[in-house]
Amino acid sequence: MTFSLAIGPRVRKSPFFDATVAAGVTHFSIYNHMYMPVSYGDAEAEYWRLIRGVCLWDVACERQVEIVGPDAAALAQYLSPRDLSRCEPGQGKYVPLCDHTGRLINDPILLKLSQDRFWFSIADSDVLLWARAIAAERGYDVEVREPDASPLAVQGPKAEAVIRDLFGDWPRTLKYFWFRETELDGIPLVLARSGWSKQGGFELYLLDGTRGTQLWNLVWEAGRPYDIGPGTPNYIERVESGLLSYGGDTDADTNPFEVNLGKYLDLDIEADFIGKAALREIARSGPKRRQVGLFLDGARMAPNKHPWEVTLKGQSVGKLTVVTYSLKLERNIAIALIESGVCEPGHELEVQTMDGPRRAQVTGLPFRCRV
Ligand code: THG
Repeated sequence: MTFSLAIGPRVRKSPFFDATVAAGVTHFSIYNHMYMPVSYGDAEAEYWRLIRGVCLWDVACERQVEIVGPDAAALAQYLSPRDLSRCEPGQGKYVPLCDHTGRLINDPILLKLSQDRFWFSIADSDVLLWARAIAAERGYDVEVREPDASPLAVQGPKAEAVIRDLFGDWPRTLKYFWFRETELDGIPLVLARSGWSKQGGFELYLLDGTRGTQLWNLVWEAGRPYDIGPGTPNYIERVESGLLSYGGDTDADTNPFEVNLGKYLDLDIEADFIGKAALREIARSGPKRRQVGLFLDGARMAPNKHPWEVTLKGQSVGKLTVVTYSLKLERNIAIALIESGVCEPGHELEVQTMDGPRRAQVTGLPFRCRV
């Protein structure tokens, strides 16, 4: 296979695009109509830098959908099956978004900037269109728009030291997903404790898209003593940690209970929200499929390019969505969406890989990988 993606104006560039090219990015994906760096060419080095050091990720493609105006809180709640009534300004929350049938349509982090201004920091689907249409149809007095806000993630156990050297001691007191508006050398930012890894870290939301290279370089210089390097949302670590990839681990019919997000729903609140009746019904009857971990026997496996069928005695029972060789567990691990009847740990299944069938055992998520 020899092809490459064309770079053109229809797909948008991140404010950090030039900096990532200078840092040696080798592969992009497309995410929220933007180029998203996914590799600098050495997956193992990038993994260990995340586990043991600190790395810098261009995640500007996690776009913000801003809701502002007198009805902003009401609309944010109507869009969210999670209780927002006690959410404070400066607080973030992980909020699965569902449609009226309970299907998962995104899994953003909600940031409450003030009583009448919210950001949904979204995964890869068009929440702007959804939120704008709901607002108009229901007559909410709000504006829904995409602000000039582009996250740059600093991830890994040494991220805290880099952020301390740049901002002082206060970021250390931020609780998970909480944030504060600040600046760095006059560059306006939101600084949050967050990021799509379980290795700890922060995200700097750049609020002036003309200053991406300047911000990247400032963090890079501060990170030098800690051997900072470039990275991307990490394929291996996220499978080990069981972090959901919306669109990667989900299909058009996935509901939040199937992918272990039920704990983020508050179905008994008084406020109405989209999908309330459908989600209550799924909660009552139980999801038909479950997301689980799998251990796969045999030689080290390369990442899959498409979902693979999971079978039991020749019958399909679901699909494997992502597989990787775990550098901590030193065996092949995968995430799969399978029928609830075979989801208990210990079940023996088969996976139909590109190179033929492999034996697999069901296990829980996240994988246990302390080192
Ligand atoms: N950064 C920003 N926005 C984003 C993402 C990001 N929006 C979309 C996508 N990524 C959101 N996905 C997740 C999923 C899980 C977590 C973070 C982003 C996460 N979960 C913790 C866990 O599972 O342990 C804690 C969740 C909790 O209990 O509240 O961190 O990367 N800006």
